[in-house]
Amino acid sequence: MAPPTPLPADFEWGFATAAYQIEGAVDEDGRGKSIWDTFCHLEPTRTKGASGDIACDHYHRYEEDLDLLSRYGGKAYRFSISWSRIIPLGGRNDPVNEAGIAFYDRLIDALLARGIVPWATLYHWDLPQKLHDRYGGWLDVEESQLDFERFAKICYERFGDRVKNWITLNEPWIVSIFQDKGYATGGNAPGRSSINPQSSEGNTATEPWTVGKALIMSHARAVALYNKKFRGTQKGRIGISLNGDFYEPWDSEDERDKMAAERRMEFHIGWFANPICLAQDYPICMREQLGDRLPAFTEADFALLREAKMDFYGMNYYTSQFARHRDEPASETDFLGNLIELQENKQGVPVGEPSGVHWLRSTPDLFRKHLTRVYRKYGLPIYVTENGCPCPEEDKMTRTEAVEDTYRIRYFQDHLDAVGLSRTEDGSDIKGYFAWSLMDNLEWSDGYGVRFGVTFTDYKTLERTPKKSALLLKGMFEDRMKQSVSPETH
Ligand code: PSG
Repeated sequence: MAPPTPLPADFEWGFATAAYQIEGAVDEDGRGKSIWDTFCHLEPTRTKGASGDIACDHYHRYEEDLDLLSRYGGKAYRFSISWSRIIPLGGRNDPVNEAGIAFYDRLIDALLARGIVPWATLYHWDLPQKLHDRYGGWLDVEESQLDFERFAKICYERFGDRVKNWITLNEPWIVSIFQDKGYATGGNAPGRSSINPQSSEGNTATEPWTVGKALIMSHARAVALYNKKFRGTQKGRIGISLNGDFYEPWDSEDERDKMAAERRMEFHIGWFANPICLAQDYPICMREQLGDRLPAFTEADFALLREAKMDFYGMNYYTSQFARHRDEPASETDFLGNLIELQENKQGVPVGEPSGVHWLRSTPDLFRKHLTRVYRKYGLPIYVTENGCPCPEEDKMTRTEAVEDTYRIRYFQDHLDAVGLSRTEDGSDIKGYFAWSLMDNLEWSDGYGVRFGVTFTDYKTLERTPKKSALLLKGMFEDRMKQSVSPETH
């Protein structure tokens, strides 16, 4: 077997989680409701009956969880801050909840005491319900960006002495579209969609594009504020986490499929990365297909986007697919770029090995292509802020079976080698990696069945058990970092 591809000695690695997926304690210490509480409780059929009411009870067990993190050797921990714990009603004139601040103070101090570097995400999908009720949440581009900016300000003020790594938003594409099938498919909170029979509200033709602009401008405000008021004294870094797969043409000989693959990536990544990383307009192919339904940026918007220079591109990567063009004109509710997504190409070759969830196949070669494409297009240092998988059949396994997670171990090895190859062979500047996730947790609309953790969570007893991958990751990194060569010698 070939030796693993090296990583630099200062490569930052660790584990990631998100507040609603692990914390529980939804009524404690003055926390306000978020749109996910409402979605889970009002329409349990849309989340397989699951809610985050208890989740992993991390709110009470964070010390134990950070002990596991230490034991696994992680150098960094990416968590998210629940907006409605900090500002229960969410808005810029609403009161700050000191008990909510105190929880994240304890968490951050507990990380630092263990020598683990905190990485805080400001928004991982849990919009305060009150903002949705007041003005439609992200559907109001002007209001939502001012409220988000104030939430960000409180976090910088209260945590920025200790938190030096900030991620504004997690996966604005998912927030705008998915919210499986938000605002386009209605699969996630708040569940609005005009093409999902489970939803009676929403407009898939317009709402996702409005929400996208609200997220872009909210991000820009939070970064511009950091740059202007906090960077000088706090000396931290700030970025965003974008998801987005790599697409190959279904028929590699067909120009129309090649264009479809490129379009798919522009609709997925360029939608956000053009304005956010380059301070440019949306990709041309989006404007061509969507016309006026895509809200324009004003000169003032562009000025703000230029002020919002970030330090890194956070990449969440799980899988990839093939794209096949469509001959018919795009429908009003299409949000993919008028194409069909497939897991097999024209010759019937699968894109990768199936995992424990239908949408995810292991595609490390395309991960390398994706890393290299993103680095070349947007030119920022990359941190992989999420990468991971459930093992085949893991949802049906007992604890004893689930801890033998051979598929996940291979997945991590192959994806780390892709990071290494994109660095050494293609010259991409990739600085860190977070495995998703520290523990099994609420997998949103898939409920608790789909397990992405390196730690097994027993949802009856809340007992945690390390899976094999958790204990092997440290060695995987050490093997790669040990044999790293200094820049002069290669
Ligand atoms: C990302 C990509 C897809 C589905 C879900 C996500 N996809 O390609 O169909 S969500 C992302 C998220 C985290 C989830 C994790 C696993 O940031 O909270 O638990 O991935 O789905």
